[in-house]
Amino acid sequence: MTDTDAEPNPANRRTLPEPQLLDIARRFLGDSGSGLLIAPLGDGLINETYRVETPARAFVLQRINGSVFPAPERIMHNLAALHAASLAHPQLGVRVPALYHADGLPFVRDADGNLWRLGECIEPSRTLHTLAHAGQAREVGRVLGHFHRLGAALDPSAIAVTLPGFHDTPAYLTALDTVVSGADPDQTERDLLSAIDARRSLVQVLERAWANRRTRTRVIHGDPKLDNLLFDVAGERALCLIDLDTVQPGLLHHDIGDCLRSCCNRAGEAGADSARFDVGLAEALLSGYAETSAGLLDTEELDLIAPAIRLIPLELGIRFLTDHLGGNRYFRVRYPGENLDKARRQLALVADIERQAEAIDAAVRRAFASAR
Ligand code: GN1
Ligand code: MG
Repeated sequence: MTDTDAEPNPANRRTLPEPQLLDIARRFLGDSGSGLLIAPLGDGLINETYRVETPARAFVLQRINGSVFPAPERIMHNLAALHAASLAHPQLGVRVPALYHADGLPFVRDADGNLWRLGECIEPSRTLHTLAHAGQAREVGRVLGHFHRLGAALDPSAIAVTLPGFHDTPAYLTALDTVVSGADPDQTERDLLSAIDARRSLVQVLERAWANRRTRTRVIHGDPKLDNLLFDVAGERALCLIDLDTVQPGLLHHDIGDCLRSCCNRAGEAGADSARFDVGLAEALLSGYAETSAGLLDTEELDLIAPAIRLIPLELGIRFLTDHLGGNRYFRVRYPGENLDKARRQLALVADIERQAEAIDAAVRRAFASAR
């Protein structure tokens, strides 16, 4: 059963009326802020995001969820470092949206202390709900590879940790165990808990590899799901990754696993269809990644890609189920059972990935054939 008495996730509601949102936007835009239009933007589960338009151009206004990000100023520090690196390495072609300042600062605090920022809106562009063909998947991989190359040009210690414990799969499992001990799960929830139980040994795979120095910490995006990739209007060329709040030190495998679990799931993250992992899309995505990341991963790290492809949807399934059992306090939900449905979907994806394990191993090998 879910804990319905819990505090709702503040991201579940729109926090300010329109006139106040417009006031915040005007503090960034000054005189150029007349005739503003504002509308909600995207399907983000954590922050609150709006598109703001002047007659001349568009911007992205965002409230950073302070109950998720303990020190939002660190995000601004990382974005500035990343933006500077993108200018210093133009050959990588990584676009980092510019941030606007208000009174000399790259953010505005509202009366409740919440932090708002205004960024460049990269246009013309669009997002895709699903990938239609391998060419698009290859494009996604290319953009992720370039992003990781840019990250490699930065010293991980110069990039602040914005979200402690993010992608710490063992810690997510411990959080689930804790919430389960105080819950009375029904049959559907118990089935998902059993599916997770059967995979406990997988949960440590990246932490163990890291401890044994088979991989190392680098600067990652943290959340390279399909929603966070901008394409050109034709939907053929991937332009850049957006939603850079989770850029912080991590493992490249977190990003690779997350990108594949999102882009190669034919059914998408929400909705009624059952999950299906498309190995052809995965191979195309990884080929694009191999091309532009050009040797970032050594042989031992390449061997961790297949485990990461299984791990990250398991991790997200654990996170959705934990939030469901804990009263939906973290992820924005549109209806009470949404986190449960999403957990079921991610765990079905893990099972489908396992069914195709051999084909996935072969696809990874082919994609990185020239890198070995
Ligand atoms: C959250 O906020 P959004 O929608 O970009 C989450 C990711 C999940 C994703 C699943 C900070 O991202 O880790 O993979 O939902 N971000 C955070 O859609 O927890
Ligand atoms: Mg995000």
